[in-house]
Amino acid sequence: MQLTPPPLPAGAKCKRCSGRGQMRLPSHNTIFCSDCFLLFCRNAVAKAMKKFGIPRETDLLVAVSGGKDSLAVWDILNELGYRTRGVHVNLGIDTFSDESVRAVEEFASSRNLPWSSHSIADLLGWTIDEIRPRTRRSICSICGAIKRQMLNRLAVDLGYGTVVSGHNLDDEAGRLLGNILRNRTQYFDKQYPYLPSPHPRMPAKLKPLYRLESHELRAYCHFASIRPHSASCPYARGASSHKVKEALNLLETKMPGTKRDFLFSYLRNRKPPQTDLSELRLCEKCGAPSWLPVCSVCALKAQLDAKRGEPEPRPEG
Ligand code: Q46
Ligand code: ZN
Repeated sequence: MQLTPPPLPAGAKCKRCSGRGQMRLPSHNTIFCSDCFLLFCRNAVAKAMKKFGIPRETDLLVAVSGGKDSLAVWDILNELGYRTRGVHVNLGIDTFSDESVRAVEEFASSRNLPWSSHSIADLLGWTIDEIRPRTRRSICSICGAIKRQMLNRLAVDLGYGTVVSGHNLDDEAGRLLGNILRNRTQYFDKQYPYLPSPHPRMPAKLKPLYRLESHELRAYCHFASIRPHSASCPYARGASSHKVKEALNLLETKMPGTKRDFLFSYLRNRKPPQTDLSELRLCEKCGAPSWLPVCSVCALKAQLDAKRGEPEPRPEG
């Protein structure tokens, strides 16, 4: 269930400038014109950056998928005067990956922003489409581990100490509820939207959109003339994280502000966790930080390489 704000009443005015109302925000009980709405979104990000103490001079590597959230965060940080560079991880998922690259390329050239695309096939020798039929593990957890490792490595290679992602309030509230439902207390610390670097080969992770809802970011892209890709990953269907978000959206329609209150009350009085993993060993094969002699991505690669040449398994069902 996607949240769509109720229609605007006829003649609605912006509560900030009294111009023509164009965007209703039930969780804030307010209405904005397009300019004041763009300002509202930029202020939400500026507030997050101030809270985490990220100065304007910080060089930021923005992980961009070409979806609405990553393009919006890149645009807002650029508007706020941060020096940014986009980095795209090409997962090799049929038309979804082609669409993603197209959207990143179009946005970056419209703002004249530097970026580069890096294929997981270059790192692993395999794409997500090729891995999926060859594993019994959840493809999303494999994909997540590969993306994390690739972004860590790109940040180190390109000389960036902070990686920004486009996770929004819905993502963070959904993740928190999912962890609470399964009593995964070991992940609670990682829930904070700013994680300082715990290891020289692991950059800080920053989620400046944690104050903005998914539907607000969709509207931001519309009013800022950003064209994100409209495709969704074919493997996203049925993921439990989506069901948890749907449940939260149902509550949000009955009680506007629920998601915000839930996440913010959890974060209140919390501080970024100070984790020191500098003693972690390095993977013997690729040099990535790892608890085991060979990291999980290199172990996966070895398993896949051992089966290279075998015919592709037939899809189940
Ligand atoms: S993890 Fe899973 Fe996403 Fe990777 S396989 Fe697609 S849905 S892209 S955020
Ligand atoms: Zn490795």
